[in-house]
Amino acid sequence: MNKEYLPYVSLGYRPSKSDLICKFYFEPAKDSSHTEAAGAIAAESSTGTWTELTTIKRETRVNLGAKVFEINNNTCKIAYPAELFEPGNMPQIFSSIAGNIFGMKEINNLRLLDIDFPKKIADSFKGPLYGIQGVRKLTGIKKRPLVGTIIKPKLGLNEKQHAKVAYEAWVGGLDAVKDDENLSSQPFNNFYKRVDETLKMKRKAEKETGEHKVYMCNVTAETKEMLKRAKYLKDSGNDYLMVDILTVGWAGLQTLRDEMDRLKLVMHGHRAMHAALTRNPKHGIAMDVIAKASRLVGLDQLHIGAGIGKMEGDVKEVQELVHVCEDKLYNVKPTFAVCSGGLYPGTIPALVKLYGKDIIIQAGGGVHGNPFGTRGGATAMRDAVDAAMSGKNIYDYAKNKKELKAALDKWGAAHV
Ligand code: RUB
Ligand code: CA
Repeated sequence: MNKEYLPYVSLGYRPSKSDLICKFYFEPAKDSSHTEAAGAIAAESSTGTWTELTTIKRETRVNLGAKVFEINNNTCKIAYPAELFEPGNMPQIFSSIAGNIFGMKEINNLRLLDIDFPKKIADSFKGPLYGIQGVRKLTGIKKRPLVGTIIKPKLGLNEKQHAKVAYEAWVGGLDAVKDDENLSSQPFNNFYKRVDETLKMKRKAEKETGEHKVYMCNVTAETKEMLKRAKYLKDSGNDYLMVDILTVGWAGLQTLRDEMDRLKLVMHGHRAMHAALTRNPKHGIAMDVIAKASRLVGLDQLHIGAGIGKMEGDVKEVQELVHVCEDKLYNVKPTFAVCSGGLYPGTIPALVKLYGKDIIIQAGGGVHGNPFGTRGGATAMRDAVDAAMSGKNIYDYAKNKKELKAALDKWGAAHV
């Protein structure tokens, strides 16, 4: 028993409005009690360490120390005085409340389930520049979900081939085309050439369809290069970027968001690597936490999974994530939730039923795997959105629509 941790447990404490509150799932190690383990989390994530210090005053611990104020079986809630955190510094917040504590010997498993940010800390971040309403205004798509594709194969197409596939997707009826998470600038596909070629095709598709088309171009790279790429997109006339939020890290994401005050691009966030943190239900960081922090930093659009596709994660979790993206959070605009991963036209009515119309639906294989090719695959997706919005049965709706019918014949429809 390490008694150094016990002063960090104050079960009678009533959190103040300015506290930041974290909810954890935790499993004490064999020779630790729940109280000691929860105290260890609060100590290490605030002012404490494993032994008594000659350098800390009692009032420092009392005023700045985190306080475990609730222990309920294997969950606990900890209140952190706001002074522990540097405003506008998301890396520092995660270094505190999601840092060393994951490796402590007193704890076998630890999962950060949720963070309640006090207003002062929330206000120190920029939040989305556009959010759902801003994206709808920009694209002119008022009521239905936005629908798009990820260019596939994810790697291997050259710049011109990439642009051609994008063109087919746009003229086929899709709103958006997105680079895949690991396409940046490779020998076979240079970022700058890809932007030139793809935007040429975007303009052509816009002229031919009369619709606003979106190119979510992946700028993921080292920070300085990432900013250069974002600027190139702006200078080339694009209005969107895409970024892998976790591999660039919170600092990279904040830097990019700051730059958007000038460049004014919509920021689409891919969450590649999230499952390393989120997948184990007993350990790591819940996707809700990543989503909330990304929204505060200022992502306009964020992947939240689909619950019914190829990726792990059930419907309930995804529904909860829609709330994290959309529910009132001080004055922070809502982030557009993106459903993706193993989707195809027959899943669209189910997605709308489960998550509402304020979602972005994306399919890679479910577009480029359509027997009619990318263009037909795009048409099938868009028709499926229209079917979902009409409320008609998708099989009835597909009767005179050969591309949608082919998609339903190949992959079927999801029922929920
Ligand atoms: C989808 C795809 C995305 C995943 C990531 O391709 O490549 O990267 O959506 O998952 P396909 P998530 O449509 O061919 O499956 O969106 O859950 O983060
Ligand atoms: Ca992908």
